[in-house]
Amino acid sequence: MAHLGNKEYFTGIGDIKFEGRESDNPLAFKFYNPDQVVAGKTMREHFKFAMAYWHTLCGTGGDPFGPGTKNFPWSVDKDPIKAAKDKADAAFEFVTKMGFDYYCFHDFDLVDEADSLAESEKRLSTIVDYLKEKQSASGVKLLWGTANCFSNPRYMNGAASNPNFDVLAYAGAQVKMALDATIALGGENYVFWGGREGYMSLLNTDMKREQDNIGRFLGMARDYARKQGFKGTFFIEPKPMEPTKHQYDFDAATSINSIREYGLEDDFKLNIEVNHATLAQHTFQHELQVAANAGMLGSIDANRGDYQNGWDTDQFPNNVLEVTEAMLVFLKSGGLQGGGVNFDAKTRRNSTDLEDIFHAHIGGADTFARALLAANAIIEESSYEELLSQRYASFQEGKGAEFSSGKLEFSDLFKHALETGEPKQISGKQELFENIVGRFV
Ligand code: XLS
Ligand code: NI
Ligand code: NI
Repeated sequence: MAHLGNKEYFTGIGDIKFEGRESDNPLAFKFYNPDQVVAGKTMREHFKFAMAYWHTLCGTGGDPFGPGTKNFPWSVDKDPIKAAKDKADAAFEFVTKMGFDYYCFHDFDLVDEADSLAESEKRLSTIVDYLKEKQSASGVKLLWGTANCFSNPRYMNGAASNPNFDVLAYAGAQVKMALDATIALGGENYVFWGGREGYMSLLNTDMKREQDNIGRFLGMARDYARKQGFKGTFFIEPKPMEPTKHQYDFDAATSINSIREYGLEDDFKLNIEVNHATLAQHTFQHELQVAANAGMLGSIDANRGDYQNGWDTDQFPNNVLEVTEAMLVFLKSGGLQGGGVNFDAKTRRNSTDLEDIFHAHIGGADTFARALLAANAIIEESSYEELLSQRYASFQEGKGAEFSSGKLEFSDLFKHALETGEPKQISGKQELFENIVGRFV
């Protein structure tokens, strides 16, 4: 495939192809076969894999104990516009070589923020024009855009939750520009991750006012975007903490409650991130199921945490068992509503070769593909579904069915219990369920 841009950044690496599990070519997919049909859709359609601009092109590996370690050849030019274009060239070369169809960004991943709002807007619109050309030349699309309202020191006390209205308004200006950019690029969705929307101490916090302000802010942003013709879905991305001690969009259940409380349920769904689920003491599959139950399973940020130290390490997914359980929820709930699978993950600080970025994404895509195949086989070839429905068989007939359809009064439960006496003990069969999954992983 022809690669756009003047310079090739990932030299020596060609298009990544599916070669099957017998291949020992490290730069090939072993399980992700984009055109393979599983449960009525191709893998490409199921996943809509996306590259995250921030980790892949901006994150050089700095941590609290030391600076970045990665020298990205697209981040050398002193002129911010030239540097942004180089970065865009590298982004599109990477996505195209991976054979992915999507990317995601924060506003100031695309180009460095300027000293004034007006100048930042100018920079953004210049780079958006450039990205438009790159999109139409390559066919790569924007899965979602978002605004970074958490890095700049002005947001140290929050953005839409800030106690100072001037900061809230500045965040509004930034979100407006990010929405404009997303719409101009035909973005399919728009994400709100409330990085600093929470508190460090409840002592100096009026929680009710902060949450009401966020609710109003989100409704205003939605109304603005709709007026500009945006047809996509808005996603809230839950996370319990980090950087704040407590983030308001703690987990899926909490976020769904806010969405409903502030009347946003017709336009908002959830973007579930693996590592955020585990930080909230949930499993990934739990968060997907909670979202699906509410009809709000919109999108996925794929990564994994460190299960020993609990940090939000944003590693690439490689836990096939975990993702298989997630893919069971995914397939049974009909997939993602509007979104896709964005690799919100970064290579380790000491993975300093450009090639490592390919290994990381190949491994992530293969993990999801393998898990999808396993989950589909569990559903289609095993007794799993039957065992599960048997557990609830008592609601299919007799009094149980009457209860389910709302035909019983509370006193009928008393009558039923008197007649049937002590219920018989029925095993939950957890180990059998686990073994069925194990057979296909
Ligand atoms: C941080 C979040 C962030 C969002 C986008 O933990 O995952 O990267 O996905 O702002
Ligand atoms: Ni995250
Ligand atoms: Ni994320």
